[in-house]
Formats: sequence, C-alpha cells, structure tokens
Amino acid sequence: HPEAQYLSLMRRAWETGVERSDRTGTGTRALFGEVMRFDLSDGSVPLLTTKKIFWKSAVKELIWFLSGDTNIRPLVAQGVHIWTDWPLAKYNAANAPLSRDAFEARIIEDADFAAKWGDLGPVYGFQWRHWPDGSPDGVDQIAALIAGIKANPASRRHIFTGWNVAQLDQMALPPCHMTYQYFVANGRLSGTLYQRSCDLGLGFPFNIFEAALLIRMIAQHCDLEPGELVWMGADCHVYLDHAHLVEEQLSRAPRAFPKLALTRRPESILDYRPEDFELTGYDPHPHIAAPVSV
Ligand code: UFP
Repeated sequence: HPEAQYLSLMRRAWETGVERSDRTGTGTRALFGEVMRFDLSDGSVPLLTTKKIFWKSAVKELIWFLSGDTNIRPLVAQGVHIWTDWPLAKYNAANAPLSRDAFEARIIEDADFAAKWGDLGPVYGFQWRHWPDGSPDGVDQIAALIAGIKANPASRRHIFTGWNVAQLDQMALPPCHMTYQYFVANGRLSGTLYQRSCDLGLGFPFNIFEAALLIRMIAQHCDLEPGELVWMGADCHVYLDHAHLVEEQLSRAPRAFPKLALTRRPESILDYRPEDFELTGYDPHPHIAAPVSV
C-alpha cells in the first residue's frame, strides 16, 4: 500500500532518528533526505487513511494560497484554524493574551484588527502570485507555470517556489513546501514537491494531499491526465510530544486511498471553489489530535 511509505518513514524517524532540540523548543527525532512516490493515474489521491484528515481544510488552504492572500481572515471565516497559532502567538506576546477562540472572533468581526494582526507576511500566496520584481503586481508564478506547460510541455523549467531569500525574515514561517516542479510525458502531468522541513505528524498529511490536488488542477487546465507525485523531504521529523500519535497510527492498517473528482472546470486555476472537489471512498481510521509546535 502506498501509505506504507509514510508509516515506514514515521517509524524510522521515531525509532532511529537523531534527537535534537529545535526552534520551537519541543524537540524532534529527524531523518534527512527522504523520497516517496504516489501514482495518481487511477484518479486516487494520497489522503492518509490511518487517521482522519480534515481534507476540506486542505482544499480551502490551497485555494487561499492560489488567491494570493496572506491574511488568515478568509481561512478563519471558513472555519480553518491551521494558521491561527502563529499570529496569535505574536499578538499574545505584545498584548493582554487572548484565547484562540477570542482571537479568531476578533479577526472575523474587525477588519482593521485582522489587517493589523492576521497577516502572515509575504508567505506562500504572495510569492506564488506576486513575487516582487518592482512591477505593481509582481510575478505571477502560477499563471506563468500554466502558460509554460501549455506552450512547451517538454520544458525542464516548470517550477514555482515560495523560497524568496530576500523576504524570509518578514514571513511568519518560511515556506516548508517550498518548491514544485512539473513534468509532462505521454499526455500525463507528474509533479515533485521539495519540502525542506516536514512535521511528519501534522504537516505531511496536508502537504502531500495539496501537492496532489495541484497536479490534478494543473492537469485539468492543461488537458493532461495525472501522472505521478514524487515527494522529497529534507529534514523529516517527528515531534517528541507526538508519541501517542506515532504509537496509535503505526498500529493501524492503511485502507485504499480515495478517488478525487473535479466536478467543474473553472475558467482559470484561480477560480476553484471547495465544492468542486469530490472524494469517493474515503474511509479513514478516527482522527488523532496532537499539539502543533509554533
Ligand atoms: N510544517 C510542515 N508543513 C507545512 C508547514 C509547516 O511540516 O506546510 F507550514 C512544519 C515543519 C516544521 C515547522 O516542524 O512546521 C516549521 O519550522 P521550521 O521553519 O523551523 O522548519
């Protein structure tokens, strides 16, 4: 089963990884330089089955990236909480601390508050759509990617990246899933994701699923069939406070990956809505909650 690649990496990192203190203070066990491959040609997507993934949040996050937005407000308004902890930590360090719920409520209610405290800096969406080059809108890497795949499928330059070295210090978090590259052969679109830093417990499930969604969306817009997703992880780690997750998840047997249908072909890759993504056959084991290190 393709999910066995992930479970094996999680087990190896947990049992043999080098234990280090990390930026967040939590501590991890890490392996460096790992690869996984997922065949998307049968319409399946790598959505983990050994714990329930809230996949609609991943869809909403990806649509948010593609919109070019970097403020958490539209995510929070859609009930997506995955980015709240970073602005919340920044707010609470400078003000009388708010609970997460209270902070999110203010983000939704108060546009000025959201503008001041809800922005993550020039993170993924900004770099993907508006990489600064001195022009008013910057470089739209996504538009260039689609145009490039259509015009010159055999190119070896179908790349976009969030790793803007000049702006890393302005970002709430420098990009983890940082570089994507695509490859067209025999009418199929394959893609790689290079991830510099991977929280195997919480980050990977979203990162791999969204990378697969991107291949499906780009393929749809370039009249190609999906091929393969190749994931390359550099610092692959398990946080030390995820012991319960590792133990529980490794005790579970993976089930078949679900199939994804895109129920509509929007005008552009920027116009997808969450309801355009339909999964069939997703039958995961129960969710496992685990703390995120900020
Ligand atoms: N992380 C992921 N995937 C993501 C994301 C963050 O795994 O999409 F945004 C994890 C990796 C790491 C932490 O544990 O967040 C980022 O910390 P650092 O910048 O120190 O690598």
